[in-house]
Amino acid sequence: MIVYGSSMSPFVRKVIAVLTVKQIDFKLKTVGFQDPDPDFRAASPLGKMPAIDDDGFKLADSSAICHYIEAAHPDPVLIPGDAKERGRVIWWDKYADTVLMPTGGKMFFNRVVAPIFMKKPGNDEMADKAEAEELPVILDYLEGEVPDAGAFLVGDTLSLADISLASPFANLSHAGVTIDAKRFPRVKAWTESMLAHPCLAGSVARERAFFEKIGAPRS
Ligand SMILES: N[C@@H](CCC(=O)N[C@@H](CS)C(=O)NCC(=O)O)C(=O)O
Repeated sequence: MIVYGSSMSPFVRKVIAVLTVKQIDFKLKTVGFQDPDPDFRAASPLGKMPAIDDDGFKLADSSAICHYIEAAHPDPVLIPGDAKERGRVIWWDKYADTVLMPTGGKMFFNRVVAPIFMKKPGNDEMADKAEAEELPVILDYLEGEVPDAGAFLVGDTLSLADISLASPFANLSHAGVTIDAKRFPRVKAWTESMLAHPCLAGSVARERAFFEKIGAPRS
C-alpha cells in the first residue's frame, strides 16, 4: 500500500498507526499540502493528505481509509463490532477531526507549518489566542473523559478512538504547547502514554528528530 502525505499531519500519523498495529506493509510517499503530484491528486480529489493507493484502489480521508483498512484487515480489531462501542469510537474519531484539530491546527500551522515548511510568517496572535481560549475548553471536557494512563477510551483494548484522539497531541507538542499537569493531570498522563504507544512512538520520534536536526525543537 502507498500512503501519500507526511506523518507531521495528525491524520497521516493516524493511518500509519493503524497500519502499524495491523502489521500491514506500506510505503510512505511524501507529499505536501495541495501537492501537484498527479498520483496523489488521483487518490485525493481535495488535495488533502492522507490518501492511499492499495494495489490500484485509491482513497482519501483518514477516517475513510481507516474504515477501509479495518474491513480489509479485521485483525486486530480497531473498530469494534459492538454497537455502543462502535458509536463511541466514531465519536472520538470525529471529535479529533472536527473539534480538536481545528483548534490545534491554529497553533501547529502558525508556529510550525507556516514558518518552518512554508517559509512565511505565521499568525502568532491567532495561535496564542487559540491556546489561551479555545484549547482549555477542549481539555476541560477531555479531563472528564479520558481513562488512566495506559488504559483505553473504549472497552479494554486499543481502538481507533485512542489513535485518533492522541495523534493531534503530537502536533500540539511540536507547536510548543505544554499540557498543564495541575489543571489537566489525566489528559497529560493519558496523552503521554498514548504517544509512547508503539503504534505512534515511531512517528513521533522521527518528527522530534527532524525538529532537533533543523534546530527548532518545540517539544
Ligand atoms: N478530515 C481529513 C482532514 C485532512 C486534512 O485536512 N489534511 C491536511 C493536513 S493535516 C491537508 O492536507 N490540508 C491541505 C488543505 O486543506 O488544503 C482527514 O481525516 O483526512
